[in-house]
Amino acid sequence: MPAPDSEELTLTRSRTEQRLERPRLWRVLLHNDDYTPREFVVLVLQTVFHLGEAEATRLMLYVHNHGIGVVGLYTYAVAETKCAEVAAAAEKANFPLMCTIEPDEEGDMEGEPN
Ligand code: TYC
Repeated sequence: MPAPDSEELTLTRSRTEQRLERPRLWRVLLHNDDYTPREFVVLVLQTVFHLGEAEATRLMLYVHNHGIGVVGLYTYAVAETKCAEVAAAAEKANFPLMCTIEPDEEGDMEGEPN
């Protein structure tokens, strides 16, 4: 078999690097509002994000007091799905509870293990 030329080597290396890169993570953000009952928010955090009751209550109160809070970091597809689940539960119960996602930019500093 002939030796691979330099272009082939470059392609092979960059593919390997891509394969070894960690997937970019997305933050799921929960937003406060004046109408969604606290117990409903806690229940959603427990069922959609699998938080224990104490952690779900702590996070609900954080969002209630600060306006917004990070529920967790996930790959894009998982973050999107969790937000859709929150939206579906809120819509079904007729509450304006809102959840959004944003890239976790600080989380992928070059050379930093995370
Ligand atoms: N502010 C709401 C209330 O007082 C509770 C609440 C907390 C709503 C967190 C949304 O993401 C939220 N009933």
